[in-house]
Amino acid sequence: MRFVNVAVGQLGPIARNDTRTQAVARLSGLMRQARSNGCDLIVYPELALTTFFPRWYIEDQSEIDGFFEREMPGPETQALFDLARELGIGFYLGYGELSIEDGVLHRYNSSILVDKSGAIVAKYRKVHLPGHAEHEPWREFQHLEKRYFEPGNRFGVVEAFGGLMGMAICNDRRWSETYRVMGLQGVEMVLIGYNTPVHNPPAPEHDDLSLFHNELVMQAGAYQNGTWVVGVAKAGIEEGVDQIGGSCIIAPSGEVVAACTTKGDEIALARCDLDLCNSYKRTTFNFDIHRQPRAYRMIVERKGKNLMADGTPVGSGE
Ligand code: CDV
Repeated sequence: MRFVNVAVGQLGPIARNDTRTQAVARLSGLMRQARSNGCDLIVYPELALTTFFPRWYIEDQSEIDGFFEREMPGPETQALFDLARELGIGFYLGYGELSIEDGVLHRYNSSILVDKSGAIVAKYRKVHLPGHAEHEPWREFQHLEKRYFEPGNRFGVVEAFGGLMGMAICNDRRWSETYRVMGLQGVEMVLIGYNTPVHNPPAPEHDDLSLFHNELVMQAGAYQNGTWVVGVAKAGIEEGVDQIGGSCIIAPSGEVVAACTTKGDEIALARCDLDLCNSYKRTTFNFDIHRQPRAYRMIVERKGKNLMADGTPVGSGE
């Protein structure tokens, strides 16, 4: 048995004017609770240091950049790393990443995995950016992730906490490819932070199903890949927008083994045996024996029904 004691570190709303220092104080409070309950790892939501700013069309680039971190740890987040090292607990943290690569500025919706010594052991950049790139005033609120972020381009796994850990962010959890690419690398625990409004402006008929869909996709991802999945919300009414809670820990069987019950700052805990993945990975979902990649070529060749992966129309190259 290889146990990892995991805490969901769900947050309630963060207001637009709240400071990083206020957010870090809340995250630290949850971290202390998690450690005093014997946890090795606490998982925080997507964009856990600020309000979910893509809900606004903002023209002033310096205001937008105010929601991003230029360094990690930075002056306000160092305290969280120091506390993790002092307590001996790791964490997953979602944040807006502003980085300069080869002299070019990039903005990503990112997460990091930090070990018990306070060292960053992995970084992930959100691949599936939902929403839209232009201002759409008809919406009750905006979802401008396609405007403010560039997409990441890989799902990796890393050896940490005695197992193989992977990361994803919010909308990624709805895509089977997310889990499968990590499943093919033997992932044993997938950590996912999210901000999910109850109301989906382009499809209000889905609103009543938003919590159901949250569990559906994470339970399927866990079972079909024989992995633990930890999903963590920033929940509650944030700047007038109601966001789902539903933070939970899912076993490789697909069963929910721990869950939050509020939409505020709350921890939920589970003692996760990574060896519970084995029977799924060795039998029903033994990929090396049972997968048929030749039948799946379209998965990487096509973007959808009409477009090839490179964006040209299906059939145009024949
Ligand atoms: N932050 C997100 O990625 N939210 C999306 C909403 C827009 C549907 C989600 O998949 O939950």
